[in-house]
Amino acid sequence: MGIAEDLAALRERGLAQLAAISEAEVLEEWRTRYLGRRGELTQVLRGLGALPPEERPAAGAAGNRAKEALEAAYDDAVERLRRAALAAAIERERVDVTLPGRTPQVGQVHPTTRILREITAIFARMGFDVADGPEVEWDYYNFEALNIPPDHPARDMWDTFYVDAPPSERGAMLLRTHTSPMQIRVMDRYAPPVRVIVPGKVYRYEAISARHESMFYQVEGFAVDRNITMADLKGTLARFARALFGEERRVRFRCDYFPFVEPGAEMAIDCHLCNGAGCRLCSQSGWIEILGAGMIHPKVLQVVGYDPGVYSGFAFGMGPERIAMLKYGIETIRLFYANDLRFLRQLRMLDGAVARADAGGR
Ligand code: 2NL
Repeated sequence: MGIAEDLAALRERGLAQLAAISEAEVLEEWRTRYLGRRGELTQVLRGLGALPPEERPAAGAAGNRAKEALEAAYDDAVERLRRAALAAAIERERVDVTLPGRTPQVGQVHPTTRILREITAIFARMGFDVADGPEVEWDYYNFEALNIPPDHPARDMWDTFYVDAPPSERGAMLLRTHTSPMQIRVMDRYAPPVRVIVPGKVYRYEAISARHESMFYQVEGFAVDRNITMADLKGTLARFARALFGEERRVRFRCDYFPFVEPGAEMAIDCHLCNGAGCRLCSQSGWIEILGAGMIHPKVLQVVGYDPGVYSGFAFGMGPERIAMLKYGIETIRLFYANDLRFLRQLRMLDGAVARADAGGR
């Protein structure tokens, strides 16, 4: 067979194979096989030297045409594969921009955190500092220094978790039942005047019910200076109640007993739901008790080295969950620490909608 026929056959076979190629690796194999330095075309053209001189120009020209045809077809195939790859990628990565977006889950500030922030902000505006301290305490700070000696009947007011640890010279180790021990620590450390609030966790050895948890929060506060009177107590706490529950609130103080104050009082606000007319929230009474307070007992001042003849102070304590329940319309304290996301996700409750135990309200 002559070179011309070889070239024609090679060209035809090459083009036919090329047309069937759809993968880049196969295309590269094809290129090596037909156009490579040791490819089939080179092989055929080598035979040119063996031709009689007069046949060489025509055969050479035919060789060039075959080479050009194969190269052009190769370039076309490269382009064809490139387009196919692009089209496949576009199809693969197709995005329906009309689909609704996936809403990211946004966390909610826990109602306890939220009310603690509100409460501390109000007292901060009135010049109170914020302190926190240990939840595991000594009997001395939790009871003794607060005028509650070991056999005092008022100890029954706080059912206490005792820690199984050796007692120190400050008595038994326990979980604080209120945040007052931190106030003792503050007074131990700083001379008057002092104005401090202490928000924090406290523990009570109690059966858990709709109204009771064994861990909850307390916010206590106190102010000590010369000439602090019951009027300062009433003014400060009325200001607080109105900042939190509305400037139109009325406040009511009645006698109450706490061993660490004398006199002791409880403060109520007129019901912010019915404006005092009587409703389910205020048990038809028109009033809602929101905190306990009093003038710090002289014995407590003495214990921390403050001269009760020179200094006086008021103190108060409240349960922030109870405040949050009243303000946000939450019906049971159980919801606070059950970690039920349906409850925690309810933003509406912060506007006073009622969050029920089954967290069914949407
Ligand atoms: C309540 C009542 C109260 C205090 C807390 C206090 C602290 C010191 C000295 C004197 Cl260091 N008093 N705290 C006083 C009266 C009432 O809390 O019902 N809490 C939820």
